[in-house]
Amino acid sequence: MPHLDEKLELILAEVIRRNAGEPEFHQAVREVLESLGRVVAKRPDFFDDALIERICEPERQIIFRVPWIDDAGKVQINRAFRVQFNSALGPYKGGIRFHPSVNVGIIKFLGFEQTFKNALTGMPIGGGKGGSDFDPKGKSDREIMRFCQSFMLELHRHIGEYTDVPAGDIGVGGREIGYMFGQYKRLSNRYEAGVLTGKALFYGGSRARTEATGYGNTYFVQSMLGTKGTSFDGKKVVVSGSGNVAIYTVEKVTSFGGKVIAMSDSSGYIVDENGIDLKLVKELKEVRRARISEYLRIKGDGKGVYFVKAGDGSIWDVACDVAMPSATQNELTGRDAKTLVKNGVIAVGEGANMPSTPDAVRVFQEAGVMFAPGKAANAGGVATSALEMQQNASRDSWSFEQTEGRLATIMKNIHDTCYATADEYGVPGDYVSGANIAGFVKVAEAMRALGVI
Ligand code: NDP
Ligand code: 2IT
Repeated sequence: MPHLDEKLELILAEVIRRNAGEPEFHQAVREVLESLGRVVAKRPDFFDDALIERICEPERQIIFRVPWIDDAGKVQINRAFRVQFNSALGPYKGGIRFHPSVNVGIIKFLGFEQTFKNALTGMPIGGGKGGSDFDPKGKSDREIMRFCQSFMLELHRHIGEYTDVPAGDIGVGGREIGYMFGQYKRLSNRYEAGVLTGKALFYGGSRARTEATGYGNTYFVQSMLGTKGTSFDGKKVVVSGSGNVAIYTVEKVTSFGGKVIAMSDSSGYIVDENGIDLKLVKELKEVRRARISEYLRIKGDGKGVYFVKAGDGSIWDVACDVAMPSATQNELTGRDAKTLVKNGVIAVGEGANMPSTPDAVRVFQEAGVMFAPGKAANAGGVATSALEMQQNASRDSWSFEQTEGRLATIMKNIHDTCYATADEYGVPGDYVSGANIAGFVKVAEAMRALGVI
């Protein structure tokens, strides 16, 4: 069990007191502080000037009302957030999430994680996150558009290519980014392409951004497997979720010779022993916006295909060599981790942000399972967003091969940094500590150089 030294324990207690009722934020801070014991033992100066306390406090938090009119002419209201966490390394950068579970604590945990993740990419980007408790499920295109426009009517005063650059996350993809960009352009009277990333190609998007998070996680896990002389080739893989991150994880894993046998959404999971038919999943999810159970209806019962309803079982009951949780936070519990270990899992790569509970992480690490934490493994998305910003700034557009090549190099560097940092601090193979320490040191050094900010 990782230990918190006395000073860090006091800092955590204060974070919990000042941010009451925000368990996900407490969880994210605790995990980073647990890794920092070894840093402050070597570098006690990091305790000076309340540096750690300042890193745990967002620079700015914006909470606003979003009124909009549904197709029936009824007025609806939602609450929205933008947490501008840290700008020591560059403009705030991070996604926007539309999901009914969104609250300020969730956006704060995501903004906190984003700060260290962005530092690990080596790109000049600070950390932020936003979102709303708006539920896009079952809404018409016009309702989504009206919501996005109203959301941007407030958000536009707080963002800009040198200030804060949002992108997608759960419930926000190319369609929503388009509506938000269109509204920002009207309000600002500027074609400021670099204000949002995840744009479509024909108005300033980057090739490989759609694929980047899933591809990036796969590259990271491939490097991790490589440290033990193995690879994806011939491995059975389970990928939770069936959204942007999950779909492109399946695509890359398959191209590396792995066989993905299960995927999920919030209604349950499907298993296809023959290997997931990704073309069908893309049609269901990217075009028809359907439920994953449709997969079974189309493929037919038997023949190694089945569906398990949410609540009747966990996708982590499906035996696999590599698990890649790519849906949402705390989706993989201690119990799930024990099942995976019992079934012989050798590696876990987090595509989602904080999908494994602290208990689950402990189970994996104690069992010697290679474990890639989200803030390192899923950094390919935001890294490619930074590449999109580069292309926008130079009014250029790169080829898929060039962009994916940059992504692959960035992921290898992140992997190697986490690995080497874990070694340097006496915890070889502990990618959680490696990622937290390397990310923290980078942000902390920048903050010190900038004075008391
Ligand atoms: P999408 O909205 O495209 O897909 C989300 C998927 O996860 C859907 O299958 C969804 O099912 C499922 N899901 C979401 N919330 C829940 C829940 N509470 N319970 C069960 N299933 C759920 O989002 P992304 O693929 O973009 O994001 C997935 C994860 O990856 C998130 O943690 C996000 O923060 C993280 N991430 C995303 C990046 C990106 O570039 N998009 C970059 C780095 C991390 P359903 O449709 O039924 O809700
Ligand atoms: O969690 C994440 O890193 C994202 N949702 C992507 C953020 C971005 O700015 O591309």
